[in-house]
Amino acid sequence: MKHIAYIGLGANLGNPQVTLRAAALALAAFPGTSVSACSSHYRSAPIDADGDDYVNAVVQLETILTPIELLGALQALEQQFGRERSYLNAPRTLDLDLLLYDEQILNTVTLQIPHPRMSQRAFVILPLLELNDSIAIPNIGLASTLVKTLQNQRISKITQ
Ligand code: PH2
Ligand code: MG
Ligand code: MG
Repeated sequence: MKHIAYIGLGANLGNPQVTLRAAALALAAFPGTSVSACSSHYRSAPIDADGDDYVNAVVQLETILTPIELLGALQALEQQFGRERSYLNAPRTLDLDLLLYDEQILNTVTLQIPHPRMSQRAFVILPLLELNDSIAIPNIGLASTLVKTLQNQRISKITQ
């Protein structure tokens, strides 16, 4: 059975745009997984974090992996891209967050779906809406209704 998952990508160390493109290719190489859509890249001010501006994007996957298998594969990929976890929200070469998995809700110690902070982050909601403007976030509602609450966050689509 194929499932639809949305992954948030972020980076603010190294060359974030090159990293995000390489990461999308690497996601497509996960077992039983294809990348069915990729958002634009967005430049965004760090939220609850320090360092340079982030580049963020969202991709849609079709996958046979379970949420836990997907989380393991995402964390392994972060490691391959040289991710170091020195302190909470430290600048990172690559952050891969499992945002949504079908309409499932999951609350374990190691994995919460929907991603607990996604509805408060323009750098997740704007690229997500680019891929699916009628998407609903379980327990929250339509992502499109959140946009006006996020208007104070500095973010711009990268066009080139
Ligand atoms: N990720 C964080 C913390 N803050 N800010 C922006 N703009 N983009 C991010 O991806 C981001 C952040 C923790 O994962
Ligand atoms: Mg994150
Ligand atoms: Mg993360």
